[in-house]
Amino acid sequence: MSLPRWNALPRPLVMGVLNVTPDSFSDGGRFLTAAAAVERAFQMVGEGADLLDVGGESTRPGSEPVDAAEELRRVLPVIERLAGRVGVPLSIDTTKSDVAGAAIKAGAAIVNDISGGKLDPEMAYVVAETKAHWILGHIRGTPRDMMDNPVYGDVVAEVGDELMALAASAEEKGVPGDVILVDPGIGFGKTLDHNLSLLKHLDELVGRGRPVCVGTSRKGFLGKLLGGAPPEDRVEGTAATAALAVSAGVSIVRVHDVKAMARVVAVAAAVANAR
Ligand code: PMM
Repeated sequence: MSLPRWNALPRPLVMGVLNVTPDSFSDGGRFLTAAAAVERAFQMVGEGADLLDVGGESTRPGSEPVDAAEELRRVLPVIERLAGRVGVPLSIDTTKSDVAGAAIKAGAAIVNDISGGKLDPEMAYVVAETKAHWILGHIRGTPRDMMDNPVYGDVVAEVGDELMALAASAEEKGVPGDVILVDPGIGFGKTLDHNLSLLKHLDELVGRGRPVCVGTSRKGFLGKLLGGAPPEDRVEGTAATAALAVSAGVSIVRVHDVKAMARVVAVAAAVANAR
């Protein structure tokens, strides 16, 4: 499965979220969960997903970590069934180098690491060795403690500086520059105002020259702006932010509602590409 050249995309790519956690599909046993995940994966590709992001650990604020063995038990059966069959590249959403390495061996091609390599110092070497592509996300702390009083002076500048430093460090460890993307980590240790500033000034992050991935899909800040709407009722909020992200020049939008967001991206990109 050949991977995109990130600096030559005709339009931003839609990454479909495939969370394989016990609470993400409402059935019991592992086989049923894997089978449901595989079915959902094919459905998302039919709806316009250009990439699929497979994750086995919840990164919700306050969530408890799971160990690498459990994460692999969740994601490997799904990656093995999808790799080479589903028609789009797979990414593995993990902060653990062991999980990333095994997932790549099973057929994933992109490592999506919300900690930008900070939670596992071995990650850069695994990415370099396996020639995977790498999405470096921004977080301060860990998913468990990230919302304990996040403080920034200038959130846009600081997140941008930290991401550029992570990308430079990845290159020093042998990861080629043209396979690195950065992600401002919306919701990862940020208040509502931080998230809104990052989204308003996304063009500044794009302007730093690295391809940008952004994930706003169904996130808590949208619920706050929409009178407490639950996650499955945040699709218009997700759409608003996806359109703005396309206008700012991002390369990937990571979303749950693929059918709707593929349409949003198609229209927003047509406008962004107009003369
Ligand atoms: N958000 C979540 C998980 N993985 N990966 C990237 N690159 N960017 C994100 O914003 C991101 C991510 C958390 O969202 P979920 O629990 O709805 O998957």
